[in-house]
Amino acid sequence: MRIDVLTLFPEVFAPFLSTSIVGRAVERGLVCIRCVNFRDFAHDAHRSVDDKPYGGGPGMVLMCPPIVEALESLDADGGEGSLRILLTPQGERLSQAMVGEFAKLARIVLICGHYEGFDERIRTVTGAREVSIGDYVLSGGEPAAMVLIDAVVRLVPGVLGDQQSVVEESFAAGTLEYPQYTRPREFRGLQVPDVLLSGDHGRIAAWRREQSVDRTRRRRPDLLGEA
Ligand code: 4GM
Repeated sequence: MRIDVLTLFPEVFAPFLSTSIVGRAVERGLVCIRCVNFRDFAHDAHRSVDDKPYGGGPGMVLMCPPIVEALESLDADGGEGSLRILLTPQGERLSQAMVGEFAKLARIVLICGHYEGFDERIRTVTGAREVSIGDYVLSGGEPAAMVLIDAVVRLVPGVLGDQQSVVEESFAAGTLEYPQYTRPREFRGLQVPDVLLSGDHGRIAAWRREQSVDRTRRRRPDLLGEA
């Protein structure tokens, strides 16, 4: 899978792209992630990417030409037909189901906005799908792009081992993960539940299912409603 990221701050992606699961996926060639600084597509000597809003008002607005021309340069580089995703608080809320759809695609482009917003014509011209990671405002789309990349990359075939995919299925099935324990058996007076030490795989599976459903009912009843 190939992911291109349009951003004014490519340097903030560097440690993220070389660490942990995403870093290993990149290293193993399972995903190729490139950052494009759309300031490189600015037209003036100051390399401007934003300007004052027509009609007045506070702040600056990202202008069309740098972002649109950066996208066109990707098209020319074999990216034609890529799904374009604009990270914005006005977008459709990112879900595990959506992440699963994105992970099936050969190539996606993520567009990170900044400042007070962007010229409305960027929406029209790019045809981008607008996605939000939640109901809060960030100073830039970069953290949202990293959230999306992380969630997508772990679903790319070969990135995770078998045991991790169980966690995925659990959420996709509409329930939260059951409680887990590891050594030591007792920690500050707190014991590991006996059933997990019983060696009875049937009872353990039943206990986990029950914990999973219980926990979902208490914390996220909305998920059970959907399932
Ligand atoms: C306005 C337009 C995404 C602001 C485009 C981006 C929150 C989210 C920005 C933009 C963002 C979110 C930058 N804030 N909730 N700020 O996913 O990219």
